[in-house]
Amino acid sequence: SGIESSKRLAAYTAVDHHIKPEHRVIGIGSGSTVPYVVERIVQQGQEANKGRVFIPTGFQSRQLILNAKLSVGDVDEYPSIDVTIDGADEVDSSLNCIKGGGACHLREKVIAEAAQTFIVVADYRKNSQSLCTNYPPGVPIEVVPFAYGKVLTAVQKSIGSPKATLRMAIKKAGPVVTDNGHFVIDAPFEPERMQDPSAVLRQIKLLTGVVEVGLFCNMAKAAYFGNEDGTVTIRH
Ligand code: DER
Repeated sequence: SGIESSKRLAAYTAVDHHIKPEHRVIGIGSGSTVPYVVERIVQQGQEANKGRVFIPTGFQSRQLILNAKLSVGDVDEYPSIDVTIDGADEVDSSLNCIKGGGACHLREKVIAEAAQTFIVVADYRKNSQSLCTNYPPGVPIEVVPFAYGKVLTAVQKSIGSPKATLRMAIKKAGPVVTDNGHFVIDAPFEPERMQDPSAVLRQIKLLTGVVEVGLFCNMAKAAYFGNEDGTVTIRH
C-alpha cells in the first residue's frame, strides 16, 4: 500500500544516509515504520553488523532486534549511542515530534537522548506544519497509575486539554499498561497551543506523577518522510 511503501522508503533512505560502517551502538525505536529500518540494516550484511550492538526502546523493539538475529544491548550498558532511528506520530516544521502512539515514549526518549544523532522516519501522514494538526489523539503522557486521576484532572483543567483521556486497552480489560508498568493519558490540544511545544512539554512534565511526555522538542537532527509518489522529503 502507499503508506507501507512510503514507510519503507523513509526508513531505507535514512539508514543509507545515517548508519555508517563505523557506527557500533545503534538505537532502535518502536512502531510499524522501524521494522523497515532493521530490514535495511540487515541488508548491510553480516560483516557490517558484526560487532554492532542494538539498543531497544521496549519489548516490541527488542523482539524486532532478536528476530533479525542482531545483537541486543541495554542502555545502562551502552549509555552512549552513535545513532538512534525511530518513528513518530507527527512532526512539525521545526522537527518537534509527538511520539508515544505506541506507548513506548519513555524508553524512546531515553534512547534518543543518549544518541549522538537522532533520526525520525515516517510516512507522509506525519508531516505537519504544527503539532496536533494531523494526530487527533494528541500528546501521550506516561503516568504512574497511583496518580493518573490527579494528573488527568490537572491536564483537563489547567493545562488546556479538556478532552484528555486515559488510554484504554482494546484486547485487555482496563487501561493500556506500558513496558514500565504505567498508564498513558492522551491529551489533544488545539494546533494554536502547539506553536511552542517545549512550553507545553515543560508544563506537563512538572505535574507530580508524570513519568514522561510524548513531545520530543529540539531533538531530531533530521526527519525522513516517504511520499505517495515515491519521493522522499528530508527535513533538517
Ligand atoms: O510510539 C511511538 O512514538 C512510535 O514511534 C510510533 O508512534 C510511530 O508509529 P508508526 O511508525 O507505527 O507510525
